[in-house]
Amino acid sequence: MTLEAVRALLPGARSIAVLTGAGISAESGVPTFRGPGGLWRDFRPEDLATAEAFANDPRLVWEWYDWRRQKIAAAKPNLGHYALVTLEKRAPELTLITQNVDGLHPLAGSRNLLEIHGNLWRTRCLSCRKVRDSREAPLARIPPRCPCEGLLRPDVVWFGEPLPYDLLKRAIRCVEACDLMLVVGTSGLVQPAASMADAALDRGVPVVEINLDPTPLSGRASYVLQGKAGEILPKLL
Ligand code: BJW
Ligand code: ZN
Repeated sequence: MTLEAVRALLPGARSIAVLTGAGISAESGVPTFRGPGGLWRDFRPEDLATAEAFANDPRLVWEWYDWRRQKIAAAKPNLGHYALVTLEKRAPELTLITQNVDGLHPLAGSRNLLEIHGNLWRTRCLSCRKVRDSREAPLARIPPRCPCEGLLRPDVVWFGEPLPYDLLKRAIRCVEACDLMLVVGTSGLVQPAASMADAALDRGVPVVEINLDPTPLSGRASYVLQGKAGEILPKLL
């Protein structure tokens, strides 16, 4: 059985890279981007998660973030998030690369974590560039403003924007050095995260995909565990 085969890989792994996407937070009640329930007021993420959309209508984009921040504020990490914390404690080395901006991995207790798309609990001022923690949900004022009166944006990475250089470099270094990779709950449609598994596969390193549905990675992955991350990840431990 595939689950047994994957379970047998874990004790021998020295360096594990884990890439997560929105699917790992779905069981916490956080909507994914694509698929059922993934749309907000009929907008696609590609129409809202851009600097252009924000420049055109900061209020609309902030209303989307305010809605998501309220949902996430009420959400708790699930068994999938906690299984990755346990795995990090057991493995000699584990790096968790997440595309998620919801902050549920750090809340669960993951330590060696790279939030490559940012975090929606931080804001960044378009005028003075200051980055601040911001837990207010719902926001009293949309769009929110900096004390300097500059417009604030969520401190996340939108389409067409580069990922934080240092985080991306560390993520690539980690997938180039790992001897086991898990890819959990991501549709694998957004670059550069979508190509990260190839850096491991090209070296002959086993890549395990855990997802409810098939993705473009499924045909290339060494093992595919189809189902909910919150059910499968705890079974691996
Ligand atoms: C479950 C489950 C359960 C459900 N259990 N599973 C090369 C080729 C083509 C295009 C590009 C390219 N390189 C770059 C691009 C452009 C673009 C891109 O990739 N576009 C594609 C759409 C084609 N990429 C970029 O623009 C990136 N920037 C970049 O490359 O910069 C280069 C540059 C260099 C120098 C100067 C300038 C530029 C940036 C991408 C940023 C993505 N941002 C977002 C928003 C972040 C902020 C926010 O959250 O608001 O990130 S978009 C959105 O998609 C978000 C996510 O992190 C990301 C990925 O989504 P994810 O996590 O995969 O979610 P879903 O919903 O798609 O999938 C959920 C999955 O879970 C599904 O598979 C379900 O089956 C599964 N699931 N329940 C397990 N219980
Ligand atoms: Zn400012």
